[in-house]
Amino acid sequence: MARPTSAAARGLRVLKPSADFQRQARLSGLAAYKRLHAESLRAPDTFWRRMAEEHVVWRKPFHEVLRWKPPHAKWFVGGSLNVAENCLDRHLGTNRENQAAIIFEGEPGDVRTLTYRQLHAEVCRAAHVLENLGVGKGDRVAIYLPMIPEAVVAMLACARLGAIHTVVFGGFSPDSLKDRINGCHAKLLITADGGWRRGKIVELKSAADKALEHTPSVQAVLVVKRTAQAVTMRSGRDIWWTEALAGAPNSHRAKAFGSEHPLFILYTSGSTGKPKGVLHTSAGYLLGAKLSSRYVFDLKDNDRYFCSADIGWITGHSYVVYGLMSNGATVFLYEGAPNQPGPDRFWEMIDRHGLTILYTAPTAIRAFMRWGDEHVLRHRLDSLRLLGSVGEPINPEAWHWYHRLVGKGRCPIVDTWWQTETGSIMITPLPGATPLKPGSATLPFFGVAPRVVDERGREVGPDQDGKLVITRPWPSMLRTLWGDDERYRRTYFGEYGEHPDWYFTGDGARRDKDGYFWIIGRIDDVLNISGHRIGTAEVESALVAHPAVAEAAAVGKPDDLKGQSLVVFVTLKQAAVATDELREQLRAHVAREIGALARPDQVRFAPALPKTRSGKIMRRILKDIAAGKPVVGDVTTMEDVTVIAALQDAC
Ligand code: 7RM
Repeated sequence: MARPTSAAARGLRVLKPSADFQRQARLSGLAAYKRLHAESLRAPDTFWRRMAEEHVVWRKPFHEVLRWKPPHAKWFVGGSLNVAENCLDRHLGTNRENQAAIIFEGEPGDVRTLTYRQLHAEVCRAAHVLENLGVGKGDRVAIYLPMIPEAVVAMLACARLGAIHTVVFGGFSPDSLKDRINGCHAKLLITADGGWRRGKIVELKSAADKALEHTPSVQAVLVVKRTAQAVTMRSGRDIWWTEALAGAPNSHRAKAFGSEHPLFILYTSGSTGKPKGVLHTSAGYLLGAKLSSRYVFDLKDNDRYFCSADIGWITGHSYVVYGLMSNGATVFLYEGAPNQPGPDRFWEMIDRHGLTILYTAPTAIRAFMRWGDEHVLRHRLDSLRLLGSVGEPINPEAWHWYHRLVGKGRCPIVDTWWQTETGSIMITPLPGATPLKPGSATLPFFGVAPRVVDERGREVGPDQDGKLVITRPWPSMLRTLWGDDERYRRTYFGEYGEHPDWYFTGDGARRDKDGYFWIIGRIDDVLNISGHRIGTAEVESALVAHPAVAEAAAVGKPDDLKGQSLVVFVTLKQAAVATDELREQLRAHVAREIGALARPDQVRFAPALPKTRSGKIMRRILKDIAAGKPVVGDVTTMEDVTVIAALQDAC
């Protein structure tokens, strides 16, 4: 039986789109959404043909919409295009030409604007430089840069040449960089001397130099000067970006590439083993990113859009670069930390630049809550019209805070569910159309056919927990894992023998009576306590609803009696004090909110939780710690490895 949790109960308040928002929305009214979604599933060929013709600039038209030999899909067969041309050249000669493509602000406060014309010129110059270094179609290029305009330029220059980029987040260690370069045998590395983070320099070049001792495929290194401290330049290998670009022409004739030509590889951590190189290709990916950006963010010409995700994450690829720029949007790019120089940096920038859309992650929202309301309240935030969330289930507590404090009750929140593998947003509200339920990612995007099923693939009833699968291919789906098609098959299409065409997401979910999806989290994170299935997210959501708690992570510890016992790790708000009394209060609080079966066996106060670079809690590490085992497995994606020792000491 389904247990209606208090989190779900709190979420039952439905927020209809306001008349003001609806009046100006690209898609207003649930009926309009339902009509389009139904068509996209009833006649996918017609639907996708129309979308692809309308939204993609083709060099050569495609003759077949989809060729599907599970688990391999080919979209828009026979067509050719240039993805960079789709993001840049198409805007030249239109009134977008002199509109800002990028408004950049560095952490120290330096501001730089590039119009579409200027960005085009930079990308053309970079494309020439890459070509002169011998980079061409199908070659791999690693990009290891801070969040600066050159990161966008580098990606689009690769796309222009048909080279495959692999962006490695600037916070990764030399070892992680090395593994990713070697994973795809990159020929060129594009990096910088450093980047700014919390007032300090992140030494990218010296980290890269360490990695480069063990990367025989790399022939040349382009180095952007950002922080200007002394770095070692190895002659014959290292070249300053600015010097190289200075002599290059600012126009470039772009070649066309087939629809299925690889666009990028993005490494993402599996729960065990080495990171997976998710491969995305050109036309389908571009269409997915473009269409979803337009409808989910309700993009308009005068929007100034801010996505706080780093470019080294899929969100940066799809919703900073490809989706936004193919739409000709103005993107605000920020280099640094959200609390530098103070905890109100985002709010201050939103006011100063008149930003209209903010897309961020629940982990960031919970940090803002922890830092205190006063930092938000000091700013007007009246330019904002739409808010977005991605990366984790957003707990209703954080949802309401975001809605009230940041959105002033005026801005819809799009809670967008998707994955590195899906390439673009899959389950999401459309802000002028979808009534919102806090904590639910709501309904599927066009062409997306999700289902919640049990172990045997049978659809479960309303409000029942199950596994989330996608039962049809969609244009922006991953095509394989680089160099390991077998792992691709096994991981994503091997779950249900009878349905070799179902994509397995690895997430648990339930669907309510209105068809709304509630994502519970990774299936590996579901606990089984005395035979009761409890989602870690439910327990965590209950904990963070307590006034003393900033963040929480729940894990199971092997238990002879119960199967698993429940251990929770908790970080406290600044004003709260860790006492045994509070520990008891929290146990009672969870029992009250969810039920006695979810009363934590152990509450451990921690200075910080282990997270990935993109802010997701790494529960498998906490599982090892709870069980008193040494931490094993891949920690290369971890934000701060010193957290492990601190947790092992904490009690
Ligand atoms: C975009 C991104 C994917 C995993 C996914 C989920 C979780 C992401 C939401 C979410 C609940 C959301 N790519 N996830 N968005 N869970 N609600 N709106 O995050 O590859 O890094 O992660 O993230 O578990 O499977 S990702």
